[in-house]
Amino acid sequence: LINVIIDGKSIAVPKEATILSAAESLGISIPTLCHLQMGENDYKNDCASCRICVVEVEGRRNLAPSCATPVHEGMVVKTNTMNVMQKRRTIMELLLSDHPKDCLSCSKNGECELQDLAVQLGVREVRFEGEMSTYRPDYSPSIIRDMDKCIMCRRCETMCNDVQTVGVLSGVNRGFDSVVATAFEKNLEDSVCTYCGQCVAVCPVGALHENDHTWKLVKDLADPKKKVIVQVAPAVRVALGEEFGEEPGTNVTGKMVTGLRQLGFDQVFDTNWAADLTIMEEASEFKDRLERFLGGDKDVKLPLLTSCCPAWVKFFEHNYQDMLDVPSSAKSPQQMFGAVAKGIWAKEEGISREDLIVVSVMPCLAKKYETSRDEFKVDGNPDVDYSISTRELAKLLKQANIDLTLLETSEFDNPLGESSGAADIFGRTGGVIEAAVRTAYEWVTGETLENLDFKALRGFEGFRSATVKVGDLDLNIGIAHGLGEARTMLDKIRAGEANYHAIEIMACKGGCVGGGGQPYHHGDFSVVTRRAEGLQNIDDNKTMRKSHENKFVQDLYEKHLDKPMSHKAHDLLHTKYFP
Ligand code: HC1
Ligand code: SF4
Repeated sequence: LINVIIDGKSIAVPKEATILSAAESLGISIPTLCHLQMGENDYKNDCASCRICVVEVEGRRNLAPSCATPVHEGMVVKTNTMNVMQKRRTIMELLLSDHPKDCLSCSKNGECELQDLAVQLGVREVRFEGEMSTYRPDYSPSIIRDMDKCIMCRRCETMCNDVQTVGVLSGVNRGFDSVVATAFEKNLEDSVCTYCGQCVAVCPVGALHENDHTWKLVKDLADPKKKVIVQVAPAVRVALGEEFGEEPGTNVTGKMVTGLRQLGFDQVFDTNWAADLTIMEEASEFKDRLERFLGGDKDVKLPLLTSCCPAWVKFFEHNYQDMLDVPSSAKSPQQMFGAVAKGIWAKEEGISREDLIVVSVMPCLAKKYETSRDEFKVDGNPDVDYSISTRELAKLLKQANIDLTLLETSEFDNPLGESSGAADIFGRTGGVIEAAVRTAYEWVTGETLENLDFKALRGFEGFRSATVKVGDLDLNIGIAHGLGEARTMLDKIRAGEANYHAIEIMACKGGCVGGGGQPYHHGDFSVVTRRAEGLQNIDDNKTMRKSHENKFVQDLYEKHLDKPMSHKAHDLLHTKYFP
């Protein structure tokens, strides 16, 4: 251990510690901007580019950036002298001198770390005037890049390269011209970006933000000719409350349903209903592949890979074009919902496809892109018209003067609103495969599953595996979350080194609860794990916990689709992947 003194307090810290981490151990908070760390090894941005965290070190002429300066024996540090505070303010002024001042209309207004820090440092004027960086804004279906606002903290670059291993964003040029860019300054839409939105989740300013559809939604809700219905993803209900002061993981389902009705939606439905439907298709596809495999069919593709995460789908379409027949062909719950709502429900209700607007509320930004894919359209009309994020819904409720916490609870509409606990856990890592196993178990063995809690499949390790006994079979199940972990797994499958029957992959750490459209967690991953626990509580407290017991899903097969994997089900509920 190394002994240091910070602001007159002594502490012994490990030799790898920095001044910043040593100060944190003492409860001394040094302001930072570029620095961000999640978990021990999950994510660490330590490029020390912003210099806001400078401190005085005895015996050293210049101030030291505390995030990048290792401690040494006997070090004496001062974090709050007049000199330090003045220098931090000057650094902030320099940052602001090349930053647009349109805070009032910025997407990050009120949630911007630069804004908060300017307040904290007491900046009242910017003494330096000069040239400003100007870049062409880049609009994609999910994400907008507004690089005039980039402060070169490089958090997005670290996320995209080190965690997601997608490698779309990278710092280019030097000095005043330096910026985070795509290769050859291409638009995101022309790159291999997966729209996972994790770069947005860590951007401290408004340089990266979602393609916001709230105003489009307000217009549709106000149009008397349009019937507007909504579906809400599992992970939204345990995170939306955070925007209204609730703890992460608080289940606000009933209040959210009331809030959506007050906003003017004609029907409030649940993506969870479609998650149960997804399990019907995915579990049958799995059973089918497994039986063929056990029967000696050498061509059958195993492991089956889950396919409900659109960022993951885009990732394998770009990077694993030789393996496009491995993932399940089942559409995601969002898209199954849209296909059933427009293809079956609207007809029964006598609503024309053109007059029906299907909106989704998702924890994810890639879901926006998913709605725009051509294969999810009929004659150019999309099955899901557009998707808004959890953050966008919170903004809309606030704009409409609706305080979520004060609302009474109410229930989803039926028939597309009922769901099992298996559907709730879709929103956390490991949940989709656990839901599938609950159903596959009963279908393969013909027995009732008594203990539904496959605890071996739970947890937060980036890649984990477990063997699950299904009758006489030992099923090897893998779970990966985060695209870097997915890449490692896929490389093993490609090399024939992985012996799995099924694998769940989600692009974001923690699964959808950690999606790029959720309330900002500011690097605190416990926010994500608490949301996951919230979903588990919902599942634990439901009486119906298996997807195939959902009566409204059973009705759909009886009246319209015959059985899972039938021709009709295939036409409506399955998709193809494209290189
Ligand atoms: Fe998800 Fe899914 S779980 S992908 O994470 O399969 O976004 O919550 O809606 O479609 O159900 C997201 C969440 C979500 C789909 C479902
Ligand atoms: Fe990279 Fe994901 Fe951001 Fe695209 S959305 S640039 S893949 S981190």
